[in-house]
Amino acid sequence: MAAAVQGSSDFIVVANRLPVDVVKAPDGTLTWKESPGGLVTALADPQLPQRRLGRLARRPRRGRRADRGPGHAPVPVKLSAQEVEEHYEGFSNGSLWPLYHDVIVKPEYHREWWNTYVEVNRRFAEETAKVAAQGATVWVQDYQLQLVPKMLRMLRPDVKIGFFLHIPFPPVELFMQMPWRREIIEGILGADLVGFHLPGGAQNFLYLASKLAGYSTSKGSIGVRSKFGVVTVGFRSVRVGAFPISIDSADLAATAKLPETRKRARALRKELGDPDKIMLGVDRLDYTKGIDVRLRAIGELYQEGRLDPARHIFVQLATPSRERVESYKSMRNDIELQVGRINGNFGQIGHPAIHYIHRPVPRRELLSFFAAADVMLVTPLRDGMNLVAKEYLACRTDSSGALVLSEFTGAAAELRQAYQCNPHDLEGVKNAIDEAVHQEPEEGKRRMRAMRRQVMQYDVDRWARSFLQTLAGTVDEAPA
Ligand code: GDG
Repeated sequence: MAAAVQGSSDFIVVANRLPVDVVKAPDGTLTWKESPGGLVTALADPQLPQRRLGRLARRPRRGRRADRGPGHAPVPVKLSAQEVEEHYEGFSNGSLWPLYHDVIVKPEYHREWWNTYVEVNRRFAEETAKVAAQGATVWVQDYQLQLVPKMLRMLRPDVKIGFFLHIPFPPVELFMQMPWRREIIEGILGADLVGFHLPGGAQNFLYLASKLAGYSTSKGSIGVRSKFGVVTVGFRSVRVGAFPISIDSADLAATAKLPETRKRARALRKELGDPDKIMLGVDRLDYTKGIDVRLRAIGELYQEGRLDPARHIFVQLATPSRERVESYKSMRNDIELQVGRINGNFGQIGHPAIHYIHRPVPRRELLSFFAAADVMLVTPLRDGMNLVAKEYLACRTDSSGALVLSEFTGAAAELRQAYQCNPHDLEGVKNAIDEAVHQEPEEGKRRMRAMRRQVMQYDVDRWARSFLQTLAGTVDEAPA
């Protein structure tokens, strides 16, 4: 039954994690601080007048409110420690994340995790139903909240619901492993518009909506210029399409150009011993990102003398992530062992070949690293999009540099001029790194110019607008 309309928000973004943490000043006042991550970066667009709903990293004390301007204050959804453990660490990151990323790690399926996933999704749907105004637009984000669209529709049939998946949507052969597969497809189909990064994900979803859930779907492929797929659910039409996400390219480029950023980039190069080439990796420490792949490739290139550990150094910034999940703990050990081994074999006292940082780096510092890096290494085994690749390009305002990019990222579909490689083919990865390090400057510029054009033109604003305009029904075609 529909709940009474109580809320006043016309546009609500619902995400598992609020894009902010609450920070308490010494005088007791509370303020919001942005917390890092791909989704946070993508939705930080100040042009979007929105109300956000999600879980907080830390909760404000009862009775105190942190102010963020009228109508924009985030709405926290309160979860117990056990709910976070079973919904977030358990079902989201122990079942869904590995299943949707090609089962790189074996997914675990536990009924308790699933029950809590359902419960937490219900809580999000209920909280959203409370704050939404009559006829509001609600944009639900990502794999942690796939049941929210259907639950919310049951509570509030008057609202328009969009759902966007930030990670890959797997092929049917893999998805069929999921014990609660039908519930998930039905959950997502509560939306009016379902978006994926790539046409392939949309195709996979359409196929399952038809074969698994038995709905009729429109034929035809979803391509850059073709129409959406449509699933008919009772009297409703659910549109399904591809909306490749992007970044705030102009803002990044402007910050990268600032004298302070450039100065810091020069200082970084100096601190690193003025090497001929700096290679850089920037990732959450996650087994999908292929950090081990690039380390293995670099180790062998040093061994074979194709790279010189004194002149070609590698910096890996690895942001701590999901540290309570078992598979992440063992992966961290493996990577740190690899770093130690390569430095043991090839480093000099005071001059390691590999610099490894396992701490979040401030945004401005990160941009200085991008500005300093001659070769960016992005080698995931599977990645929905990968914003880091796009951020690097935006920061290379003079079109110098090189991008080594895994074919298994969403970004590879747009960034054709990168040194693309198959992360499962170690020789191929080594060759791509070797070519990128030793490219002719003119060849590099040609590639970088083409990729920068793409990234500067298709920015996050365009992504958000094309999704929301499609949801509002003002455009018919998938974005070009
Ligand atoms: C998911 C999907 C999809 C990283 N380290 C630091 C830091 N970052 C920022 C990066 C970038 C973001 O975090 C990471 O975004 P990615 O897209 O690379 O990866 P995921 O976190 O896995 O994001 C992904 C994305 O959602 C959006 O849809 O592209 O495929 O997996 O913005 O710069 N930022 C700061 N310090 C760090 O140390 N400040």
